[in-house]
Amino acid sequence: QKTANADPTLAPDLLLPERKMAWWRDAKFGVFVHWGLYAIPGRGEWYMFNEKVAPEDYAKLAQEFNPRHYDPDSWARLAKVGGARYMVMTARHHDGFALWDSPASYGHYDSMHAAAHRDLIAPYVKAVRHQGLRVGLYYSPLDWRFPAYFHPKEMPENAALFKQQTYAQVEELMRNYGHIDILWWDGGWLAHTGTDADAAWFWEPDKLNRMVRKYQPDIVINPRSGWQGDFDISEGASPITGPIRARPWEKAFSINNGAWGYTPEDSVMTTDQLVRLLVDAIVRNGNVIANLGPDRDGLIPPKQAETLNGVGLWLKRHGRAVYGTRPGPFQPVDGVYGATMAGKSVFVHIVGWPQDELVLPPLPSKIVDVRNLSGETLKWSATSDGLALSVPPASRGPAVTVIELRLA
Ligand code: FUL
Repeated sequence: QKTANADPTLAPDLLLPERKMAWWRDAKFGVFVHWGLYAIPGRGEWYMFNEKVAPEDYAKLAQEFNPRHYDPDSWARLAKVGGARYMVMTARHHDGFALWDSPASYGHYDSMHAAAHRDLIAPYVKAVRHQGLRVGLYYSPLDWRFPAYFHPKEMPENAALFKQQTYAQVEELMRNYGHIDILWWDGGWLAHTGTDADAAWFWEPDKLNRMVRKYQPDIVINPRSGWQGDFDISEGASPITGPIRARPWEKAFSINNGAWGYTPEDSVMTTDQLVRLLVDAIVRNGNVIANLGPDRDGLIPPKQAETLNGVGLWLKRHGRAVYGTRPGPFQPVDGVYGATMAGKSVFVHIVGWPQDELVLPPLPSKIVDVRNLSGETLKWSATSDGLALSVPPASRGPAVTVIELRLA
């Protein structure tokens, strides 16, 4: 059902200036949370759509949705220990169920009118802030209860209602929860009907994002409303290749290989796999957002937590080569290495060893010192091609080996 994205609208005046994007580019790593009614059946967040569950049947899940162990403080602590600098939580996914007190919700379809009887977004925002992390909200204007999403022109009344709900709900989220750092739209790729007459996505992304900026002038916005957004997204855990990308971008994937929403896990990404994606992203000007899918009670499956904890341990030792860096000074070589820089240091992230000796391109200034991040000095020599480096196997890391080159 997912069709290709139509060209997003461009509205350069909506873009955040570079200095306001700096924190996001420095942060590198975020944790996503997909959580909602779909955690109850545990067959992923597309359950309603994929299994053709009628809206009125799906809605019955709300009366079962009473997450006894919902503790966003523990989620935020886990994200912090895992080395994340921001968190994004699904305030409302494509099923249309709102996890906050949303008077604008069509049919009182929110957590206040579910067995939970409370607003679940307010304590999340507070908890994430309390850990010193940046706060993000995910909102999908797609609502499977509204058939007009697929055929807006044929169902103008339904489309109007649906659009009105989008504006009013986004306004609630942007107005009532204090400062929000990231707005992660979704669902924009399905809304375009493809004809000239519908050139604007039917919730008018520019106008919608202008309203967002009115309440949250500094919020970092992703591209999935149909407006190009402040950064690009690349979805899924496939390998990252190619040169440094010009625009900031984010690799978004789930630690649970099966879905974004909860499933009883059988296959979870390992720490090494996640670290590898993180490194391959940052050397190409990207961030990573890795997703957790808590269960119906609000508990994060232990294997997902374990993977994230491992990333945190890795970042404790390698954070200097990650946070606050920028990609370069040379282009990555797929499957071999890439680099980041900060101050007088260049960090070479080596992901593969085609030969025992690695030859790196020439650097902009003289090298004074070469060592790995545990402080061990390494042998190197300047050749006519650049810098030749040999790292004995015992000094290599399991997923990635990071070498620091100190420049004069
Ligand atoms: C996708 C959605 O359809 C998935 O359910 C998930 O939310 C992911 C982040 O974006 O396109």
